Amino acid sequence: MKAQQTGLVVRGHGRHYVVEDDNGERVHCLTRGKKSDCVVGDRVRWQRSSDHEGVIEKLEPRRNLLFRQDEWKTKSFAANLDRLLVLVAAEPQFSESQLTRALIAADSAGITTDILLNKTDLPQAEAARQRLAPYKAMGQQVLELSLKGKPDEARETLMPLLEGRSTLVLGPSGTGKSTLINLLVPDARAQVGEISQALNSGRHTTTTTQWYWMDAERQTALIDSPGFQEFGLRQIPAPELASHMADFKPYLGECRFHNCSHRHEPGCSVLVAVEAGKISPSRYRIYDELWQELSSPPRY
Ligand SMILES: Nc1nc2c(ncn2[C@@H]2O[C@H](COP(=O)(O)OP(=O)(O)O)[C@@H](O)[C@H]2O)c(=O)[nH]1
Ligand SMILES: [Mg+2]
Ligand SMILES: [Zn+2]
Repeated sequence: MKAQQTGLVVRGHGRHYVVEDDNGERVHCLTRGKKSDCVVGDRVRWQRSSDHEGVIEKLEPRRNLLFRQDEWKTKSFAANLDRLLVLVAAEPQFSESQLTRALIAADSAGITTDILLNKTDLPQAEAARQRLAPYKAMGQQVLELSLKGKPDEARETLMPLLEGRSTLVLGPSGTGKSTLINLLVPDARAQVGEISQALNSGRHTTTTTQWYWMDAERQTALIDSPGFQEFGLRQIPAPELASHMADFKPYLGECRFHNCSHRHEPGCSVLVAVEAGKISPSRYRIYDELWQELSSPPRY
């Protein structure tokens, strides 16, 4: 009988996982039965079943889980995160709705987000900066850099933020995620190869979440996740939405009705704040759209 060990899930797909043991060795593991509820970042207890394979016996309790929930599917990004880094760029133009959704999902999971505006070397940077102004104004950290134009400066900006933490990188394709990983994880390719080898799949796939160690001591991690089309927030009841939006928070509890939806009620302090320009029209529009989405029954 082989002893149980602790491990970290560094990749998952269906019932197949790659678990890293405490020495950094990566082993292909299966879950028992049909269960496959582990995600990248999970701590597990597992046991060797052969020289090359193991079985996950138990999932340790999670500190947090970042996920999105569409009408039919729940999709996990990763567990036990210290930080979320949302990457946007001067070009292609980012969706403010997607950005807001990521911020809300992270807030409801208790994870702090930093926004990274990349490609500040491009002339479109000014417009992007203006679209991010409401986020800065609500106290959200927004960093600006040019990963390609000024890589050394970018590294200096990012390192204090990342050091000793596990950070998930999210962002639409074309914003510079791969550039970021390659800048900060010099042996990224080798790490991908090692994980593919453990799975015996040979090929690198960008359709799964990938865990990267930035240092030999395995203290600082970047987690790269595949792109997505929709960012559903069905896990959040519509009446809770505003409490996850930093620019709405100061006005909550001041409305005439305690169950105010902040959409049409008289004596609504949020609507007063919108009128006064204290909440940006775009943020309010996104709130309104989300409210409708979350309070409508699923489409059949
Ligand atoms: N102008 C400019 N281009 C950049 C910068 N960072 C990345 N890019 C380019 O943007 C494109 C997409 O980058 P990539 O890292 O593949 O984005 P990903 O799809 O998010 O992984 C590539 O052609 C990069 O060379 C930057 O700071 N400035
Ligand atoms: Mg990429
Ligand atoms: Zn209200």
